[in-house]
Amino acid sequence: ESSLHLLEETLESGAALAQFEQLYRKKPGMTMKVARLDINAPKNRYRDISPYDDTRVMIKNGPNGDYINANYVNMEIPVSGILNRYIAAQGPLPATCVDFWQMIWEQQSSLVVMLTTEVEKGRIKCHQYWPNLNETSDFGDLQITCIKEEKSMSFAFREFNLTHVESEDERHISHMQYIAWPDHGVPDDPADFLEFVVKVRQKRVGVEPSIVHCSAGIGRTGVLITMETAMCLIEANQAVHPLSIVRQMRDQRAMLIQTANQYKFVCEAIIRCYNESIVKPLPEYQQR
Ligand code: PTR
Ligand code: PTR
Repeated sequence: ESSLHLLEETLESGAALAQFEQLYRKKPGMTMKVARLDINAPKNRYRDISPYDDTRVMIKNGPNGDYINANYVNMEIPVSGILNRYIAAQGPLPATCVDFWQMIWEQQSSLVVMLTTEVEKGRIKCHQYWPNLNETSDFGDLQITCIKEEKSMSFAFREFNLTHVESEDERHISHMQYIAWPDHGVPDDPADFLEFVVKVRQKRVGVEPSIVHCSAGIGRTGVLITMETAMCLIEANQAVHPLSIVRQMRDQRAMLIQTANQYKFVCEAIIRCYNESIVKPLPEYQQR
């Protein structure tokens, strides 16, 4: 609670945003060499957005080498023993869809969170890497079928079956897309955003990493991971310091949360989440 009062104060005075602006966007000493190899250049959607070498996700059995523009981002919640594992990734390009599905398969992810639309203001932001409802497409060794799709004004929820053609192994994944959120911007409605993050948390099962992507995989992806982490901290009755969350994220993928406005938005959402008791300290942690 005290940490939230502090947050309210520093937001009001402008100090919170100044601190955010001063934080490094890329952790000193981290390299991004593999991303910049000539053979990997066409696999990057943006020339200026690369994954760290140390924390990049490596594809083991793909047809196109081990490189994909994605990093592991692990967020630890003190006291609770919870470790939320994410893979923060760029939106697939036509040439990287096979790699993307192969990554989902190898990492045994069961949840993909998408925070962009395919086209924004006439510009392509992400390739539609999935088949339409009741259709099946092949991606390398995997066959993907869309078995369910529900759309609202702000969200699209889909379910896919994945079949590994050779072994005939089958898996199921959920796909949760946030539609009403342009890049470099903030969601149109903070209440919608909080509802979405609560839904994401309900869908998260097991310890395997959830895939989170937008277009570049930094701005909106960072906002979502920050919000979910803050919700877990509130539940564990731990102090919420958004700036240290951002630092922890940026130590694993550069530039997460892109603009001061996105940072302000998520700080306000954290305060709202607390004040409106959208999540509450869980009884097992309340005594601390
Ligand atoms: N070079 C691009 C730009 O600055 O526009 C990279 C970029 C694109 C950065 C989108 C962030 C973007 O937003 P998001 O990570 O939310 O997709
Ligand atoms: N319970 C204190 C608080 O509410 O602020 C304890 C605390 C202080 C917890 C600092 C963590 C802190 O670390 P950091 O600022 O690096 O997140």
